[in-house]
Formats: sequence, C-alpha cells, structure tokens
Amino acid sequence: MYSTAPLVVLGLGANLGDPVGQLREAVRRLRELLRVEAISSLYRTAPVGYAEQPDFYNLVCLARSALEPAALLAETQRIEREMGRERSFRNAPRAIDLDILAMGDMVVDAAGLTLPHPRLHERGFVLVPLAEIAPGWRHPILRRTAAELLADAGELERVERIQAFD
Ligand code: A4P
Ligand code: MG
Repeated sequence: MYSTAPLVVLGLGANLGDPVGQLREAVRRLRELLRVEAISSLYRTAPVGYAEQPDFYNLVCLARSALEPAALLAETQRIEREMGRERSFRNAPRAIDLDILAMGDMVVDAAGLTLPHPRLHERGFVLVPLAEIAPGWRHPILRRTAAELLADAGELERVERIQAFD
C-alpha cells in the first residue's frame, strides 16, 4: 500500500548556473515521481572532496515511494540528465546531483547503487539538513539517529542555513 511505502531520504545539491533555481526544478520533478513529505531548509555549504569549486546549495527531502531502488535510481538519473548534468569527474561541480541517501531499512550493495549512501554520516551537507527535518531517523547499519550522527561527526565543512525552502 502506498501509505506504507518505505521512507526515502534524498540529498540534493547544486553549485553551477542558478543552483537555487535548479534545486526548485528538481524538487518539482521529484513531486511528480514520489510523495514528498518534508523538505529541509536551504543550506549553503563549502565543497567537500574537491575544494576549487563554488559553494554548493544543498537540501534533504523525505518522501514515500513504492518504486524499487533500481527503478528510483533510474528516475533520479533521468532527472539529472534532463536537467543538463554533465558527468566529468567525481566530486566535480554540477548543475544538479540527486543522491538516494536511504530507502527504509534497505541495505543494498550493487554495482550502481549503494544504500544507505556510504558517505552520508561524514557530511555536514547531509547531516545538518537531515537532523533538521528528521532528527530521529535511524541509520540502517550504524543504528544511530541523524541527531546522534551529527553530534558524533566531529569537525564538518561549513554549513550555513539560508532560508526555509518553500
Ligand atoms: N550510486 C551509488 N549509490 C548511489 C546512491 N545511493 N544514490 C552511483 C545515487 N547514486 C548512487 O554518482 C556516481 C555513481 O554513484 C552513479 O553512477 C550511481 O550509479 P554521480 O552522481 O555520477 O557522481 P558524484 O556525485 O560526483 O560521485 P559520488 O561518489 O556520488 O559523490 P557524492 O558522494 O554524491 O558527492 N560538497 C558539498 N558541499 N555539497 C555536495 O552536494 N557533493 C559531492 C558529490 C561532493 N562534494 C559536495 C557535494
Ligand atoms: Mg551523486
């Protein structure tokens, strides 16, 4: 049943072009695909992994979907493609990045899809918005809540709340 579909946690990021406009467009497209239940504030964040690029704008979104993980990934990648994302190198600047951070308690380790996202617990641009809207969300492997992961994470990159998203 739709109402018992697993909780999907999505991380959105952009740092090229009109990042906030692209996040809005991506959320609009996600609403056509799944039932969005909560959206974090908008955050401006220092780039992680490859420093010589503009700040990112990030947010986290909670949704329900009955899609299988591989089908959801195909849809989020279609949105990235349609929105003009060009793949260059890992951690490169991008018009839009849609990461599936988790789907319910599923643990997936396939070639093109790892759930939960293997780096989510190390990243301020994920943990701060996630702890804002779902502090009690529990990591399926680490068994720690978002609030606990954030408290335990130590020093993180700069994460600055800009405004409510809607
Ligand atoms: N993939 C595997 N698991 C997943 C998943 N759970 N969700 C595969 C989405 N994709 C998943 O991703 C590479 C491949 O990961 C995909 O083909 C998919 O099959 P990508 O989006 O093409 O490349 P990427 O995003 O550059 O690499 P990666 O390893 O996903 O990096 P991350 O972890 O997404 O980090 N700094 C700030 N401040 N804010 C950011 O948003 N983002 C990144 C990218 C780096 N630094 C950042 C930010
Ligand atoms: Mg990605």
